[in-house]
Amino acid sequence: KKTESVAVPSVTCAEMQQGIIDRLHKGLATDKNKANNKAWWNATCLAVNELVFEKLTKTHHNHAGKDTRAVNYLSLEFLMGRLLSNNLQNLQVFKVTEEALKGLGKDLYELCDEEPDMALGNGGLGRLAACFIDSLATLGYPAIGYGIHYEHGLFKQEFQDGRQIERPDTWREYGNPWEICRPESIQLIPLYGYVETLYDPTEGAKKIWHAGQKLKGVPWDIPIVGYGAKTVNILRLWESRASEAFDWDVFNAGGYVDSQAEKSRAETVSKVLYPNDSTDAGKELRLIQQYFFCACSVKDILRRFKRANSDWNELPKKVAIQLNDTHPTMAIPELMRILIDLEGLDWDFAWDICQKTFAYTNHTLLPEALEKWSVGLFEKVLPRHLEIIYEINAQFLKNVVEKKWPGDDQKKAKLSIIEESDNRMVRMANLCVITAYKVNGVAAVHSELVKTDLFPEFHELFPTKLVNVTNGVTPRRWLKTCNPGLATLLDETIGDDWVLNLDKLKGILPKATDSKFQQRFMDIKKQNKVEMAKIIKETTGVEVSVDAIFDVQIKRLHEYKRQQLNLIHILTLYKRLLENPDYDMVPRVFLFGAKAAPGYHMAKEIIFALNKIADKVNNDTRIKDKLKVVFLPNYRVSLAEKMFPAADISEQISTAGLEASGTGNMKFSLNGALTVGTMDGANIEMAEEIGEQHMFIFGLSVDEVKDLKTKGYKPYDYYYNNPELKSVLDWLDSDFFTPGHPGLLSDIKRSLLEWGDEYLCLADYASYLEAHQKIDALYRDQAAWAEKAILNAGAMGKFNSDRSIEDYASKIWKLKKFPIA
Ligand code: 26V
Repeated sequence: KKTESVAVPSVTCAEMQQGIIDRLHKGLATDKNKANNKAWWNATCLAVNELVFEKLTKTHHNHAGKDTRAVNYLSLEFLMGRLLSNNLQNLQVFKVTEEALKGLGKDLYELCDEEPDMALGNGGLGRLAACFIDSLATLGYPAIGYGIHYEHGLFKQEFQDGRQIERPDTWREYGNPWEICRPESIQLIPLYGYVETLYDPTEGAKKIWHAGQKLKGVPWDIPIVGYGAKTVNILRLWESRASEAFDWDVFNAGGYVDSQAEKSRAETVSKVLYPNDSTDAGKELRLIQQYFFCACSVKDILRRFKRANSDWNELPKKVAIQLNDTHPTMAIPELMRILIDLEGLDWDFAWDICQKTFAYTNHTLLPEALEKWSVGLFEKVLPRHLEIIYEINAQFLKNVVEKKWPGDDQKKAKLSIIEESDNRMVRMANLCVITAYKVNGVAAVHSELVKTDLFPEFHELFPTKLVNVTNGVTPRRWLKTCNPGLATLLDETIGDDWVLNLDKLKGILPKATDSKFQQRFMDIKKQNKVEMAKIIKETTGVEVSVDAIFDVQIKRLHEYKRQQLNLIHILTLYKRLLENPDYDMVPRVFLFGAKAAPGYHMAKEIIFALNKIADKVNNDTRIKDKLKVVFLPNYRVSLAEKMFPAADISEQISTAGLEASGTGNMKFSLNGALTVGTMDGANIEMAEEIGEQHMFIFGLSVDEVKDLKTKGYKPYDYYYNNPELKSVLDWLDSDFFTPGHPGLLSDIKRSLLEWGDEYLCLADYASYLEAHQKIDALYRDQAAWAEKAILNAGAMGKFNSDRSIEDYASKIWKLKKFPIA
């Protein structure tokens, strides 16, 4: 049954040793006696680069030489995490490098831990982009990821007295071995200024944008190594600088100091990743950041196109542009502007090209996350783009909406790109849906809700435009690299090609009841828990037993994700234990990892409350270690890689209808955790694949949530009708968790009662408790538990990001593979 390994290491152990030693000497001017671990890590990266660059050049020549159609994935976020272990795996030289370093007295895993995460993203959306570029390269698709070279990625999280403190992330303070600066591809980006209209008797009005300022965009390329290393694509990240022209004027006028101020203003644009993943209303710098990024990327795309083409009709045939949410929407008016004002195309031709080039992915239904920009701000920063948007809008309302619904002004008001209010706003999602040839949601239920609730009128106007592409995750990072124990068991059981064809995981399903296989599966889980327990001890000082159920919720902190529901469940158990020290429960360790947007009050209160509860619970000897609560600080990709493999329970408990997909849910299941979850996002499709009976599904469905909201949801009813719930919520008003300071946790109670419990925690509380009772019961039967865990992992084939990318390629991009021999 076992298929032969596809892995053919392209280097020997001795060569790898020589490569690393060479880089220590010739690259870093040190040697093996002086070098610290950071230097060893750096030298190893540089040695790996020598393998990568060759393939990079080869891929580039092949794609450029054939002028092949490519996808350009535009995203303000790429949450890459660490690259060394991943690149070694994808190059299939992990083992040989491990051996090589061992011979030099170094431990590869320790060196990997030296690498700072590339945290250029907030959460799901940014990590999805990172999985997608891995899959694109692995499958051999011509693709470029475009993003921003932030100086500071997502903030580093620390806790002070249980409260979140944000510190700047300095991922490339001492350089980054993976990136290549490409000064030959610099772009100049105009901003501000005014628009002049010239009248030409034959050609009519011609618009000239006189910019008030110009930024320089400097590209940094990160090679993206596909598994098997046949294709190496690039992620191109733009950094903003002051343009020389501007600097020198001020400098020559004797204003050296002023020119430094100008420099620092320009550098601000790519200085920091915006850390909110729901609202950032109207920040001028954010708009400039988005435009800077789009303008650099569009110009770069057109530069490559023009190298091989002179007919603009070819553009949509050679170029697909995918907009990752509305953040890169400015690429649309920017392409229109270039085609019309600079290339001299007429409006209809340019518009036709745009409509055939752009596709848009929607990642959220939350109204507060739908981007809008005030017309006034737009006019100041991008006056020409506003004119273009007005014209797109006017034509859409006249040619499309008026034709379909003659005289219906309400429809026009709803579909217009411009929201008419006291402060007129540009609605970016409307611009995307009007322009894009395809719009997709990220899981089946989400895509249906996009049609029925978010854009029903657009769906009537364009019945084939809205489609679904269910998210996925890369099994290279999220199984092979992060869980070597389980990966080896799979290799031995079903052969090692599951890495490229995750459907092969089905091969373990017949083993689910095989007690020897169960034992090995559970031993691996146990070992991963041992390693997690060490990390917990080191970072928080808390000791946890690996015989307890590791119950894990890791994701951004958001009320709709309902960490507060998990919190009230923990309080319920704690109370039961205090009231009855013999209360019979399998010991549990509740693990959390989450960053809150710095300005999101309730999210920060929930972090604080969990930390305070943890303090109390972990030091309460009365409960005999049956309960532990640990909030690990600074949740990030590299920590996630250690937590997924160690989890028994995966918490996916969003209010139904609000989590577009989720991708952590897939990573847990792939690593053999069981899900307690609502029928939301991709959980629904996971239940289809796994079988609902092998998950702990609870709570209201999307329709039940809607019904309850329409008939009027009354959280107090649940409070007064459930004494246990009441006592738990009342507990939050005491000073039990914050001695001497009653009321510090009261906002949580208020949000669930007085403020209306928008996310229906109390409505789902009873059913959530029941689900956890079932978890407790099942865990007592280790064989039954192991069986379910195996059935979960074995059913994850669909949730491979390779499958997502094949869906995009066939349904949206019409993209062909271009395998490199
Ligand atoms: C919104 C904003 C608003 C302005 C400030 C910066 C910013 C950054 C990100 C966002 C969008 C957040 C949307 C998001 O991350 N959605 C998540 O996408 C995942 C991948 O499709 C999906 O699995 C999650 O369910 C969904 O919440």
